[in-house]
Amino acid sequence: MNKKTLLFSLLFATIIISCNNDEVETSNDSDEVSTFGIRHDKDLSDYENVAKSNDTSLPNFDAVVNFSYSLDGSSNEDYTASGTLIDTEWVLTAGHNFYDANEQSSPAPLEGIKVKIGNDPNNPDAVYSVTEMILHPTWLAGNQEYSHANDLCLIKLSSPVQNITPVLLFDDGTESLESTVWFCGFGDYSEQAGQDKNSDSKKHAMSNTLDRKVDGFQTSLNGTTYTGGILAFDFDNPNGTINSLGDDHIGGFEDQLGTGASSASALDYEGATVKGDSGGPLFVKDNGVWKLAGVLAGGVTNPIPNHTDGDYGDISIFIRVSSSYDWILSNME
Ligand SMILES: [Ca+2]
Ligand SMILES: [Ca+2]
Ligand SMILES: [Ca+2]
Repeated sequence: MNKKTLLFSLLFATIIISCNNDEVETSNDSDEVSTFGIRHDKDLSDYENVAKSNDTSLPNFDAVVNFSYSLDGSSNEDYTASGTLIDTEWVLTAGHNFYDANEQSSPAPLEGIKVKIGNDPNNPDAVYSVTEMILHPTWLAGNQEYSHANDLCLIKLSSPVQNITPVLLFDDGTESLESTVWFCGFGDYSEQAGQDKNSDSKKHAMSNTLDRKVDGFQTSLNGTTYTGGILAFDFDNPNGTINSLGDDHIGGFEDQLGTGASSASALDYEGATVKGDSGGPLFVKDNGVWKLAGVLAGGVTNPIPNHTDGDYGDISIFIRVSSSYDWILSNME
């Protein structure tokens, strides 16, 4: 109902951004330009268009689903999160979407969770309810730190999803550092200029360069030891002056990501991850085939000095699918 207003706002925002660019170039101060989640010289609609492009050279973004849910079992849909169809009736997502042991005495009740298919959760192609939630056992037991690399959750749908091909899982440890990767999710941009505050954000896809892969994080429960891993990338600014995984500043948890290089180049669709993207997929190419290699868990705190969340310098942390492949497969029955 607000389409005309929204379109006008987007055009208006474009004009403002263009003006900023001019100012930046003349003042030679472009590393001071701030943004939220996406390149300041692009619109969110550019990233939404990639997600719905059906470009066969890109990952299958159709398999990325939206969670709209409550934490108390009500139908209020207070929260948004993301996940990926890895089977016609199973979605892989992050455990913290449904169970934060610091905030909840138990995981979110299934009756308050809706799974929405399509690019626009305000007008979904289909909506499914949930019949089963399998949290990683040590996450469920309350071992909820990044350093456990166990922030995973399997969700079973009320019936199989039709007409969408589930993604393949990256099942070995051969993810190529410095390769181009894609992220996709439903992160919340509704408070940004040009967006409708009363609508859920649409599916968007952003690319990046894989900067880190780490393995060997462990948790144990009842005599069973689980091994986890992490993948990570940073959000570079277009003129290459903010390279948070390639600089000397160590943000919170950054030391756990190991050492390595990081390109200072921002890709055309370079982006960060924001609230609501949690649980969404990191796609990495495996011998020419895009596979689900990571599940968004969160970010590094203070990746650069005086950082604002979502701005250039953000570092996104993903639970590594190949490290937890056995657990995922054995629970999806
Ligand atoms: Ca980057
Ligand atoms: Ca970088
Ligand atoms: Ca750094």
